[in-house]
Formats: sequence, C-alpha cells, structure tokens
Amino acid sequence: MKANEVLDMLKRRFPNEPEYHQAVSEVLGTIEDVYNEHPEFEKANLIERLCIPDRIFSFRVTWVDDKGQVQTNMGYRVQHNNAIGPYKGGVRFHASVNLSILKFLAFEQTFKNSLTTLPMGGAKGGSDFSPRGKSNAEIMRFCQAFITELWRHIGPDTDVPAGDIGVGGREVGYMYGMYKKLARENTGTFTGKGIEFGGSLIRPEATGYGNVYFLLQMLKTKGIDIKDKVVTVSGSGNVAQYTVEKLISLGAKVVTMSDSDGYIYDPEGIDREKLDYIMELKNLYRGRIREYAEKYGVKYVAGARPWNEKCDIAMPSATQNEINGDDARALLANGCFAVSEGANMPSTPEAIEEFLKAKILYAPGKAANAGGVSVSGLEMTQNAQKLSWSAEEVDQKLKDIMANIHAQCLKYGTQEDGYVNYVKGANVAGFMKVAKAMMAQGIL
Ligand code: NDP
Ligand code: 2IT
Repeated sequence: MKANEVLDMLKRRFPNEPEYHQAVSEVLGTIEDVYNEHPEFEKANLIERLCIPDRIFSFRVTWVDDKGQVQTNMGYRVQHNNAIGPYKGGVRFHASVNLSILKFLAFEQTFKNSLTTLPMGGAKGGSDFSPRGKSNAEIMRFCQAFITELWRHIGPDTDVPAGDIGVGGREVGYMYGMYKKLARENTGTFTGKGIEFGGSLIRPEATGYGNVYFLLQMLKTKGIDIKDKVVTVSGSGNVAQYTVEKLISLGAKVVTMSDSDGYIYDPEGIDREKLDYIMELKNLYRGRIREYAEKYGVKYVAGARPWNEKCDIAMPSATQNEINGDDARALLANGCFAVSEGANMPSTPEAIEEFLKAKILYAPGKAANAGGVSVSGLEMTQNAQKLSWSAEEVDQKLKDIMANIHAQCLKYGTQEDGYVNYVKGANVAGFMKVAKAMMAQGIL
C-alpha cells in the first residue's frame, strides 16, 4: 500500500478516531519522500504495519469509592510497536481518555522513543477515570484495581509503563506496589518510581528540563540568548512546573501558566518563590491555578488558553490540540518566534501550517518532550544494573540526548533555503530507525 492510501484505509477501518488519524496524517505527510525511495518498504507493506498497533488490551476497572458505591471505568493498554525494544510509554488518567487518544499517543511514542537513541518500543495506556476531586484512598484503590487487570501484560523486558496526565509519582507508586504483589518480582517494571524503590534522579524534572534543553539548541542555531525572553507556558502539572523551573534558572521571564479551568497572567514573571507556591498548590493541595491570581493579585482568565498574551516563546505543556489556527496566528502577530512542545500534539494541523509558513523555530512534541521517556530509559538501565546514578550524571546524559535529537532533526529537516523543518526532521529520523529494524526482523 502506498503511503498516501494508508490514511484513507485507517479512516475506513477505524472510523471515529480523529486524534489517531491526525497523528498518522502528520507523519505520513512528511515521510512520503523517503518511503518512496525504498520500494522494499512498500513490498513489505511496512507503512500499514507501522500505523496499526501490534495489539490493544481493554478491560473494565471496578473499584469502590469513599461512600461505598461501586464504580466502573474503562482501562486500556495500546502496545504499538516493539521493533527496537520493549513497549514503553506512559499511562493517562483523565475523563477524556478513549481509544483514539491512546492510539495517537502510542503511535507518537514509537517515533519519539526511536529518536531518543535508547532501545525502546512505543506504547500508551490509561483510563477514563478522573482523579479530580478523588481522595487519596480512592486513587489508591483505583490504581490497584487497574493493575489487577494490566499486570499480566507488562514486565521489565516486555512493556514498561510510566506517568502522563493524571499519573505522577503517587499513582506510579500505588500501581507498582500492586504489580509487585501480583507478579512477585522486583525488577522495575514501571518508570517514574519513587527514589527509595528504584526511581531515577531527574525523572520528575526530565520532560520540562529536556524541552528547555531542546529550545536552547534551537535558539543556538540563530544565536539567540534565552535571558530576558518572555515565555508563555500552558499547564501547571509535571511538565509545566519543571519547564518553568529551568526557564527561571536561565533568566527567562515566564508570564503564564494554566489548568483546565483557565490561565493566570503575571506581568512581573513567575519567580522561584511563586513557583514553589504553585508546586505546593498543585502537588500537595491539588488546588486550582485561579488561587495564584487571588494570592498575587494578577489577572486570571477563566475558560481560556494563554496564547493571546504577548510572548517571544511559547511552550504548550497541557494537552493535545490546545493551540488552534487562530491561536497560532495570534502568537505570530504578537512576535512569537519559537514554539517548543512539552505536551503531545498540542498544535492542530492548521497551527503547525502557520508556524512552518512563518518559518519560526517550531519543535514538535515527539522531539522536544522526549526527555521524559529518555530518563525513563535511563531508569530502566539503572534498574537492570541494580545501581543508581547521581543527579549530575543523569542530567548530563539528558542534555546529550536532547542535543542528539536536535542534530537528527537538523540532518533530516534542513531545507534548501536553510530553514529547519523540525517536524519533517523528527518524523523522518524516527521513522527510518523503526523501519530498518522492522525490515531486518521479517514479516510479523
Ligand atoms: P499533569 O497531569 O501533571 O498536568 C497536566 C496539566 O494540563 C494540568 O495543569 C491540567 O489541568 C492540564 N490539562 C490536562 N488536560 C487538559 C485539558 N483537556 N484542557 C486543558 N488543560 C488540561 O500531566 P503532565 O504534565 O505529565 O502532562 C502534560 C502534557 O505533557 C501531556 O500532553 C502529556 O502527554 C505530555 N508529556 C508528559 C510527559 C511526562 O513525563 N509526564 C512526557 C512527555 C509528554 P487540570 O489540573 O485542571 O487537569
Ligand atoms: O509522553 C511521554 O513520553 C510520557 N508520558 C513519558 C513516557 C515514559 O515512559 O516515561
């Protein structure tokens, strides 16, 4: 099947999965040339095999809430591709989770993990369970129920889950505890574990830090200094918090953060002390970003995203499709010259088109946010060796990996006029490695 026929086939066979179609379409649009240069790929129907997940588990998760009511949710694990290593990818708990979203994330993860230089295949899992407003005991019972079903499909050399939206250190701890009880082994089948039981230093920071390291690489190609640059960040969870932490330490000025209810705009910039407040608010009290505006007397905009605020650089770090075409045009009109994605697929196809047309520095999530899964890979290595590395060592390896990913993007994405199309660069580099590995291992 030809690359351009695959999307139609997927839409026919898997209707009503728009996010999955969107992620596949973006990749197919950029790899067509290299795909057509390799007739052996078409003969092996490689593209169809690469777009359809290897397998999907879906199951009911039953748990009891604090009132004694019996609740059910759906649980899933999409094992997309293991050509270059064990299935690897996060678990998302959010009311919006469905198969379309998990299939897009698992597909993206396969290319992202390929770019990291580490031996990891792609997967994603999750549930439509919403952690919002749940007690600690409810979260624990839900995590245990989820793993009661999932445990037999994962393992240190088969499939290694981690966190994503709604799943952080607390949830990974509860899931890993139940996993060990059932599997009776202690080899680190999750990443993002607590530091006391096999977790890696710098894993919590890795996605946000890694995104800033990638941004620095992009800025370097233009000789631009990050100091005093005005940055808009969306989200206020794991990725957003450590993005802001690193930006502050480099002297940039972060003026926005958000959650699903709205965003805050702080013209003075969010400083270290204010970030500490946000971390406590979000990680401990599980409060709303609106409370920041009340405490510091700044603007809060309910039900909106921060892209109309003037900035030099935008770092979307909340969720998919959070920058649409209008948002992209607003960013560009306000002088934004770099967008580096902490979230997965935060820009719609129309927004991406605007960024590429304007020839700004634009880093897609599968390159810019790969630091998280990279340090997950390093956590797996440490677990296999039964030792742990210092924070400095892990941070240096993270920097090296992000620089390597950037170099791969330059290699495959530099156009004749010198503009670097990071979308094309990341997709082609990620694709070629998986494609070669699949070809070498036969028709499966
Ligand atoms: P968290 O759950 O820690 O934080 C998510 C943040 O985004 C919260 O502020 C949340 O607000 C907001 N958010 C979530 N869903 C929506 C929505 N539908 N609309 C608006 N805001 C929303 O998740 P992470 O920080 O871990 O993940 C953020 C993004 O980064 C995701 O796209 C994830 O896939 C991606 N990512 C994460 C990695 C990781 O290592 N954790 C690695 C690579 C990418 P609220 O509190 O109101 O829900
Ligand atoms: O989207 C992602 O890369 C993640 N949520 C992290 C996956 C991981 O296995 O660390």
